[in-house]
Amino acid sequence: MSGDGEIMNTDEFYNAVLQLIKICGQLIKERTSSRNKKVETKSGAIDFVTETDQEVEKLLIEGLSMAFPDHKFIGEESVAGGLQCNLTDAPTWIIDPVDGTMNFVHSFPHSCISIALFINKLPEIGIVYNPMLEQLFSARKGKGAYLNGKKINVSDANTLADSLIMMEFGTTREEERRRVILENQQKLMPQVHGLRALGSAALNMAMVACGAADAYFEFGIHIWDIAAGELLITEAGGVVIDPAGGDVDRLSRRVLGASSKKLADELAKQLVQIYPERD
Ligand code: LIP
Repeated sequence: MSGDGEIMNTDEFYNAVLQLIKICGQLIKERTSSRNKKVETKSGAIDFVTETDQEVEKLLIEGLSMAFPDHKFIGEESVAGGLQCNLTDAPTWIIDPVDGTMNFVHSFPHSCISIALFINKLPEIGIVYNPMLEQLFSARKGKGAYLNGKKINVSDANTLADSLIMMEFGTTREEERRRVILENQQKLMPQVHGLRALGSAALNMAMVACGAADAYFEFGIHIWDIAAGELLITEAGGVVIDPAGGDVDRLSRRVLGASSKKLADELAKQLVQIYPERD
């Protein structure tokens, strides 16, 4: 429903973005093995952006704004270029053009396009596409979550002791951030089946949505990293909360997704928290 109460048919939005994602995915796939990618740094020495990140975001924004002129955009590279990260009730596409840029730079095949459509500040469409592995994760509000057209569900893991947990080391060398990450890793290791990091928040969340992992948490991500993954998890039967418990705050740069509320709450109780500056 739009801000003025009009019921919006999101079918055309979904079909349009799927076409664009396939074109952009092909471009990423063709370039992933290149050894001469143009790489620049953003917030620090290991926070990379490539010309492919910038080109894919431009293609998505141009294509969607041509089709839907009143739609708004929050893109990782547009914000890095100085635009405001401003989420309103208007239909807003939230885009990470290459999530897992470090992986893309190293030709490590775990990068994806992550794009979500929010209306009235709530997710309507979420798509995470890894073109290297031809994995298209998609979800629409109230219609379930899918991997390559096959319905997916979260696992039935309910306790840390039975769980595989996704966590990240991030793209920062800040001493305090790394200390807390290692402290959480040390605390969790003896209690869980295992810890994993794909290097992409969106793909980590997709793993929880399809039941390949049981929970994921991270401090320091941005709304574009998690906007699509949140809908994948909730439409697959899972939960997405703040890592200290309570409702997720999409601009807080903190997230915890899990197969069940019980597991999410047990994990949240264990975590040493980090409170990054908000987006
Ligand atoms: C990445 C996130 C990942 C995080 C990295 C980086 P990017 O996004 O998906 O979870 O650990 O630091 O922020 O920068 O590849 O789009």
